[in-house]
Amino acid sequence: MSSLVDVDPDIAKAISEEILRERNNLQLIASENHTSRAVLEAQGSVMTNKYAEGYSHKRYYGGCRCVDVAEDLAIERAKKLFNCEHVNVQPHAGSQANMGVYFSILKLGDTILSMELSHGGHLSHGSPVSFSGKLYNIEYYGVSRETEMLDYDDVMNKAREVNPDLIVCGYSAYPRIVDFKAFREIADEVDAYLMADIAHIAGLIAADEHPSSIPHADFTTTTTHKTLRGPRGGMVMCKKEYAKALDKAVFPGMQGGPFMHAIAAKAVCFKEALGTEFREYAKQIIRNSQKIADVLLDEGFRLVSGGTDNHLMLVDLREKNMNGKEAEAALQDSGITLNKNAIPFDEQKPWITSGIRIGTPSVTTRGMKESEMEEIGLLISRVLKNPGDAKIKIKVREDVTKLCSRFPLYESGK
Ligand code: DSN
Repeated sequence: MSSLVDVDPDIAKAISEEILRERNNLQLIASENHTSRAVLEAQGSVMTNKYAEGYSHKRYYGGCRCVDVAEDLAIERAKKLFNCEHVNVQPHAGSQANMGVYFSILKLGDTILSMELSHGGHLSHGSPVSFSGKLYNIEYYGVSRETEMLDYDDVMNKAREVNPDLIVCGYSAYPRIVDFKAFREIADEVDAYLMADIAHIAGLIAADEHPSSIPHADFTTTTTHKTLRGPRGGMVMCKKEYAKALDKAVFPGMQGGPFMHAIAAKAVCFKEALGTEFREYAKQIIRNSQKIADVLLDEGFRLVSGGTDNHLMLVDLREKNMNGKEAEAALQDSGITLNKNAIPFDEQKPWITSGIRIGTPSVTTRGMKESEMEEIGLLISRVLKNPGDAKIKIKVREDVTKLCSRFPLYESGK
């Protein structure tokens, strides 16, 4: 970063410190990952300079020959990776991907049936503080109080009651398999569109480690930076019949110039995800997640729904007389980064919460496996059982530093 150091030493310093932070801490935020250097190079490339409003080979600007190559490759690879009929790789992020779908098929005020935020849904699925809750009439389903999992009969009953125009499935904090086929049946029963937001599990679906939404949903939205391990960004996949409406909704409907550097980096990410290494990576994410879950259960913690089938789990801290905010802070002091998270039927405010969310995509990228997950589970348990003990936090911090140093990040090679 020699130019950056010269021009803006303050930003250069912040970036260098961020590299050290990622390198020396255990990163367990379920929605984050560490991209490859190849993705970083594409994302930090001169394609950031280019205006390319429109779509490949039909742009409103000259000079798009090279960025067209990037967008064509991103589209071709995304189609192959997810086996979808049409894809739009231009949405800047996940909320924009979801907005693109809403704008292509809904009228303002139409009804969306989606999962409650505190049960694992997302802000852009209808929260009153998001555009989605302001522009549409939102009805919610949730998980069952007994199993803390989706009850598809309940969702069907709710759908019959509220007669939605669109049903949204796919979540930010749901540790179990989603039955997209069951959602299709529900959507057909009430004559609604079905949108699956697979942002969290896209990498697992790409590697066949979670059933795909593509055969069942009219639209599938995703981000590219979570389990998929690409650049920060979004995209929408859909059936051919909706291609025109979707493309019009994304541009010029809601975005101007696409971020061509990000699209180039998405293409790199898809190429990486099509490789055999990525399939093994996705398998290991789940093995790692299940290992931490087993350790925490053995250590006496309660997990929402009793465990996990995917890359994340939710720990219910109510029996430990601790809230999510306190747990997040105690773990951060010890070098373990994760986030407080509402759990189903949470009585705490969203800023406090009764739980934490733990995810394994990033530590798996570093090459950690089950034996390291055992260490991590025990370190988490030690901190959470002694949140006020400064000595324990110092000791855990030392153990985290040692563990991280065995799995170098952004030091050499890829
Ligand atoms: N904010 C992301 C997450 O952490 O799950 C979802 O967009």
